Amino acid sequence: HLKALIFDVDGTLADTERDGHRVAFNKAFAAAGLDWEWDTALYGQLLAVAGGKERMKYYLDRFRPDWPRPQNLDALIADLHKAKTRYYTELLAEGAIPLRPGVKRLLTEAREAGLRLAIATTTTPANVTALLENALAADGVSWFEIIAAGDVVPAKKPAPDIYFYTLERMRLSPQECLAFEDSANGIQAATASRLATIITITDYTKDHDFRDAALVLDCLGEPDYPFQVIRGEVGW
Ligand code: XBP
Ligand code: MG
Repeated sequence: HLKALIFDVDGTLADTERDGHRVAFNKAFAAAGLDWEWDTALYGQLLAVAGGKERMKYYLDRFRPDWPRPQNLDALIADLHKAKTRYYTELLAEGAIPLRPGVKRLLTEAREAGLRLAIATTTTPANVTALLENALAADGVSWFEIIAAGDVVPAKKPAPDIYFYTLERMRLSPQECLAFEDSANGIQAATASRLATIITITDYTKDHDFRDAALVLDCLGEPDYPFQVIRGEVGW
């Protein structure tokens, strides 16, 4: 019996990565006087690692082995990440990123049907608030019973920890919930916590392995903008 829907944020509620997070990272790098610049193709590779701080470390390890590390690399990364969060939330406040098709409709219908709503994401809590308030509704945060985000669990997706945390807080079993994700890291996290998952692909994730998904769609669709089924059957 379905009682709750649990949503990923980046890529799922909104297409935030290329024109949001990536741009904010680059602004933070430039403001710090660093010669780091992430173009859209490189960013696609960097998305292999979830979490902004983790992603910057991965970039250095993988693409900048010769870049001279400062004594306290973790402090630099933390400062850059704070600046990046500021730039990102500013972009959202300008209305730079809308919700994906069908997201607001589904959330509205789910609330009307009495389903409980939650968020399980790797991104920073301030980013979720900024997206919900600017792209969903002024009171968008209150639509969700739980917003599980960022460093609340140490192991980020593809680890299932953020989903375990959410289920525990809601006192629900995975069989009572449905997850919405857009990426390989996301479906691995959801599947490892035994959640059935609906995938809506993005340009960055369309070639990921979604064999564990209950359903793969191009988007959630609107009455005048129908979704396409990529794999599975609606009504599974
Ligand atoms: C989202 C992410 C996040 C954002 C950056 O993954 O990977 O890292 O790109 O967010 P998912 P922060 O959609 O699987 O949750 O910089 O705030 O970490
Ligand atoms: Mg995602």
